[in-house]
Amino acid sequence: MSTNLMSQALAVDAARRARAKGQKPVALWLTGLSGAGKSTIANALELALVERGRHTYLLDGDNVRMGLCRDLGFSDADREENIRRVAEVAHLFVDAGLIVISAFISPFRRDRAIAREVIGNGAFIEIFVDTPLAECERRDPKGLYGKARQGLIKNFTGIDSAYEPPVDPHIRIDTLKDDLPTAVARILDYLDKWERA
Ligand code: PPS
Repeated sequence: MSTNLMSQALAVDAARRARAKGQKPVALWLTGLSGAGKSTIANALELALVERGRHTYLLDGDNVRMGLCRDLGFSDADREENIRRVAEVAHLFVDAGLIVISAFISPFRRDRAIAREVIGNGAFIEIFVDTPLAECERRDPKGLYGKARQGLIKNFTGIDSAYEPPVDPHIRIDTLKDDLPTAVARILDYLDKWERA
């Protein structure tokens, strides 16, 4: 960080923005292997929230990597920087009063813990999209596991790059048991209770 910077006091704070929006801002942080179903769940969840009149924003791995993070690859250091930037953006959107849904592999516990700190512990809900590697590989919706197994993609999560599952996520979605409507309903249910708490 540069020196000679001074945090500026703002006339409207986060609480006032949230009141103006009439909702409790939060980051719903989806983590899981490639092909686990993060984007599918995130999209259906955002649709359900928008239908309830909520102001949302969805940050999705592939999309963010085509813009804000286009300079980053898949080394451990680049994934760390990817998640750091996403956490900062999610923090800004939460500060703006939005319900943010993020769908990133975010494979490392330390980076997810940093994201929680940046966003604020009280506004961070970790959702583990728990699909076993064998099932992700069987689905292989983008053909990436096939390429990784052939050695055409290096540092592929679950193959030659680590995924550290959350130890104590707020919500765990077992996609072998929970279908899409059930997964969305479980998250909405959790959110309802969280909003009332
Ligand atoms: S990370 O680990 O959180 O920084 O990754 P993320 O930003 O979520 O990007 C994951 C998507 O990038 C594609 N892709 C790869 N994933 C994992 N490992 C490697 N090496 C890789 N190369 C490309 C892939 O489409 C991921 O999308 P999802 O939706 O997770 O399948």
